[in-house]
Amino acid sequence: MQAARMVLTAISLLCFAALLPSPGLGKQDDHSGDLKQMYIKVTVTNKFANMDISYPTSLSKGTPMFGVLNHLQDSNKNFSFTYSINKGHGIYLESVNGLAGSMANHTYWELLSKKGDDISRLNVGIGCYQPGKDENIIMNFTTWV
Ligand code: B12
Ligand SMILES: *[C@@H]1O[C@H](CO)[C@@H](O)[C@H](O)[C@H]1NC(C)=O
Ligand SMILES: *[C@@H]1O[C@H](CO)[C@@H](O)[C@H](O)[C@H]1NC(C)=O
Ligand SMILES: *[C@@H]1O[C@H](CO)[C@@H](O)[C@H](O)[C@H]1NC(C)=O
Repeated sequence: MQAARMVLTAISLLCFAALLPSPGLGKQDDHSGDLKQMYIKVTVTNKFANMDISYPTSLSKGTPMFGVLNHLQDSNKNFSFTYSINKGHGIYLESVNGLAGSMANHTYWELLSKKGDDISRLNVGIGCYQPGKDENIIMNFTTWV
């Protein structure tokens, strides 16, 4: 119990630090609009297995990626994931739909964001990233060199 709470505290501190540089966070937040639902889409791609599945969903604004993925998994969709906690950087996405990245094979699930036609690579993990309205998060099974 105590240990779990300390891990969570460590993660939220990490996320706070990671999010600080983004504009707008310095201003007073009155929580107005927090109950608003937003549409987002999670896409799972794996070029090697010719897989490309999308999971559209609606969630309250401000839900981090970790919450989005738990929601998809719990809402009985054809989706599952596993993660591990890294003491330095928070939550690491280990596997999606039964397929795990591997140190030995140099594979991992890359996190990308697509807004309109622009695709960018996330610079934080699933614990810290908060997707915005109409965003498409792509989890791409890929290799590193
Ligand atoms: C190498 C590396 C990777 C490798 C790790 C495998 C390998 N080759 O060993 C790969 C390519 C898999 C990787 C992936 C990602 N990474 Co990386 N990675 C690094 C890097 C350059 C070095 C880590 C290292 O070896 N440290 C030394 C060892 C001894 O310490 P360690 O704690 O055991 O290292 C482990 C963790 O760092 C972990 N790890 C690596 N990246 C990430 C990211 C997250 C969010 C978590 C929780 C853990 C984690 O893998 C290491 C080996 O097990 C760091 C930069 C840095 N200066 O730390 C970035 C860094 C940790 N990664 C980062 C990011 C953002 C990612 C990705 C989210 C990128 C993406 N958009 O997909 C993904 C993770 C996605 C997921 N599945 O959750 C950020 C984290 C920032 C933050 N505050 O959250 C860093 C700090 C780079 C940066 N400045 O942007 N990464
Ligand atoms: C469920 O996911 C698997 C991949 O994990 C896919 O092959 C299958 O087509 C999916 N089924 C449905 C109904 O979407
Ligand atoms: C590494 O890749 C091989 C070939 O694709 C696969 O059979 C094996 O399960 C992978 N190992 C791990 C640990 O993922
Ligand atoms: C996803 O991974 C594949 C395989 O490594 C790569 O060719 C492709 O460019 C990646 N997709 C994106 C959007 O980066």
